[in-house]
Amino acid sequence: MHKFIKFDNNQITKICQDLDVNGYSILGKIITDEFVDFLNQRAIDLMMGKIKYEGMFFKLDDPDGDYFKIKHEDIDNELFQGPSERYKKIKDLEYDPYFLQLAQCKLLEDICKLRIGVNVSSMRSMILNKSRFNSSILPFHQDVSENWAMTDKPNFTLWLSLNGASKENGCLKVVEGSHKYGVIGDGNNLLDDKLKNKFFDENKIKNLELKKGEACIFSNYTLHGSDKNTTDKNRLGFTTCYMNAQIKNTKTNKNYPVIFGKNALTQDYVKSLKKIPSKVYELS
Ligand SMILES: O=C(O)CCC(=O)C(=O)O
Repeated sequence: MHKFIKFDNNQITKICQDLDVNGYSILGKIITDEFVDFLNQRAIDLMMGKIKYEGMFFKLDDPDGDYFKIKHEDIDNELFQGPSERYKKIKDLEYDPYFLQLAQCKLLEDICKLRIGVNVSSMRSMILNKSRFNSSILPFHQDVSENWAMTDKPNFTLWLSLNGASKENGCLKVVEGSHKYGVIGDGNNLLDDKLKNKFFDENKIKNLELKKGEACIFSNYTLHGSDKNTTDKNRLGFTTCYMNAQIKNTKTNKNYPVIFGKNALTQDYVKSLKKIPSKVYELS
């Protein structure tokens, strides 16, 4: 199967320039229709329990579609709970050989080399579903926080649409230029009115509408979020958050799954695993 679209050095340089200037960059189509359809089906099969990995992280959306009722650190309820289209997040995709192949594609390796270096890990790699059944919003936030138990901050995130992302189904929204503010408050949320008044500019919101197989990258300092899905089709995205492989979790002293460089995961290795390895934040 032909899987990846080729990018030349000029395109890669432009992508990185846009990311620096605007806090996000539109990559366009990065994988073939055949491969994206395959991955989209795989995401559905994971939600429906047709493909199973022991220990994989699953998180259901709130039954009432209320983001503020979702418990965020709820380790006991972060496993598969039976087939459902209402899973909001499925993590640990570094350990699926096909999603790993996407996270490790040449284009992302080249972007990582320019922004991070050769040794790169993933803070998280996941499917983000906006269910057609009463999905919640995702308020504007940054993907950096002074409260996270990490030795340093992640760098940027790839967001790839598996089946089309539009304003109607809750595509990713970013606040252009907001990456330049550094960590806002303690990061990772923008619920404080004073901070909102200072840093949030409604006129700078960009809806990143993407066709299936198209992707964008955004700085982890960029304010981003998404609205409810108002259509009758789930909105499925795949993301990987890239960072320097030296970064450790400070509670466990563990490193994160390596995507590029020394000790990088391989498809053969992940295929040989009997279950998802213990999480970086879990004391084993
Ligand atoms: O997919 C979404 O709705 C939001 C994405 C997001 O917050 C992320 O990728 O960090």
